[in-house]
Amino acid sequence: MADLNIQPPDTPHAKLSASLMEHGHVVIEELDVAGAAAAAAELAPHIEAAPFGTTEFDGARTKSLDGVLRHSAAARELVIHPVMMALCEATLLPYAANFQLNYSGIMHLAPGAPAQDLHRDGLLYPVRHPCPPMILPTMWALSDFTAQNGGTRVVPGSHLWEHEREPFEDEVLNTEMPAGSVLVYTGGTWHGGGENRSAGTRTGMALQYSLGWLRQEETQYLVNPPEIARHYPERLRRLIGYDFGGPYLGFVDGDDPHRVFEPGYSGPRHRSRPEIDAAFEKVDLIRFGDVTPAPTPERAGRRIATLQRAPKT
Ligand SMILES: O=C(O)CCC(=O)C(=O)O
Repeated sequence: MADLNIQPPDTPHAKLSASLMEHGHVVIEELDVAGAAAAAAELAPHIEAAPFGTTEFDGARTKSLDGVLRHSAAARELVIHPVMMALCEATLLPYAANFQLNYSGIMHLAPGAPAQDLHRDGLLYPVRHPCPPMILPTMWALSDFTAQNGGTRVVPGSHLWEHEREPFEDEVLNTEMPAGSVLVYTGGTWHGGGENRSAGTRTGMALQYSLGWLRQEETQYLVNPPEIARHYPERLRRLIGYDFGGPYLGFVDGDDPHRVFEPGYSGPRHRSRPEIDAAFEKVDLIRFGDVTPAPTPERAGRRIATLQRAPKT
């Protein structure tokens, strides 16, 4: 039986990303204990006021709170934690020139919360699995996660399974990790909230990232409009969508969307950034669908030049 793949916080980034892609998940133990405690304290009143779920999937004994960046400076720091940025670069940048925040939310299980149905987050998009990572979900433990209190259930290796295969119960592990640890998994990994059989609560903060050319699950720049986001660090503002998703992708008035934070700017406009252009050159072009390509005909003579990529500005 596979294990939970627990790694210490000082594990080299390359080892973490290799391990994540091999197992479909990795637990980084006590990565930021102080940051998680600060986020838990800042979010506590908002969790208290949040409603319980109204659907079977959301859970009648589970409180969900979306858009947590508005409420917690500590959560904003965890989103741009250097280890998370390194994992996003390693796993998402092969398939996109940029990555973005896809979702931020709290999943707070009260005693008696039943186990959530196992699922793949990547099924937001109509793509068959296995496929390259499109989403990189993370679950920060803001309280201790145990098998008893509903620590997230994961199915090791399931990111590589064929699309139709569903997990057997004995393939599922409960994530057990102390507060301040983080579970990182892929959009293809089967997982779900556990059953809370304890007398206490279990609080997790889901911070998910995705390829920059996908529609975000939670429209970050409406949840965090410019008058709020102007108080955030630039790295975070760009991550939530005030940036290009790739060359030409997401411009505003023909320019970098981040210019919204520079009122009065009257210099040249650019529909991309040099870093985005350079990253785009390295992206593996994805083939999806079942279309068989027509073979290139063997023939003499000069080839007609075809436009492969959008021209640079
Ligand atoms: O609460 C958890 O541990 C996981 C929640 C989850 O996967 C979801 O709500 O989609």
